[in-house]
Amino acid sequence: MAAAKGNTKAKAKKESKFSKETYMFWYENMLLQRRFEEKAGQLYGQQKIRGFCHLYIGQEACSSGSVSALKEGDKYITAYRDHGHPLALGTDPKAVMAELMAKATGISKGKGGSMHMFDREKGFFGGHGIVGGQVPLGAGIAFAEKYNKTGNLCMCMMGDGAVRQGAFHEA
Ligand SMILES: Cc1ncc(C[n+]2csc(CCOP(=O)(O)OP(=O)(O)O)c2C)c(N)n1
Repeated sequence: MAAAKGNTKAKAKKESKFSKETYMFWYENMLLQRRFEEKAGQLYGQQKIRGFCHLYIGQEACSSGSVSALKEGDKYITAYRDHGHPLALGTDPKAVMAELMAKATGISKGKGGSMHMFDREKGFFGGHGIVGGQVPLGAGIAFAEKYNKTGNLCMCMMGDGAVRQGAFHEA
């Protein structure tokens, strides 16, 4: 039994395509998003976060996995469920939380709130409240990269609801 168990472990280790550092990055990155969102949900319940609060709980693997496939200079855009993405890209969690609390120290100077996080330095272009609105914007950003021959791409995240939007099909 012990030998069989040992073999399975050895096999899994041999077949792993990713380094230990990558697994640790994913784990820490996902955990940060999960803990952040748990706190945001709590603060929303206490009415310390006003207006909207769209949590990303349960989808952390999508953002963590995606960002690890990006290279320097790549861009990123998403819909309104946008707290986890800047965290995954390395934005200071304090600036994201400050944004939720409508503070001037927020990543969008406290003027955007839950749905409108932006971090140009990290190549993060929002945070968009209109379902599917980020799709043509993402296509435009990607076109600019192509036009300027940068070799960079734009990763565009969306919910399945966005696929019913004309903007998606036109983009
Ligand atoms: C153009 C437009 N129509 C309707 C809404 C209202 N609305 C907000 S969230 C949502 C559902 C979107 O579902 P999906 O894109 O799958 O994202 P999820 O919330 O499931 O992550 C709708 C219809 C909106 N924000 N924009």
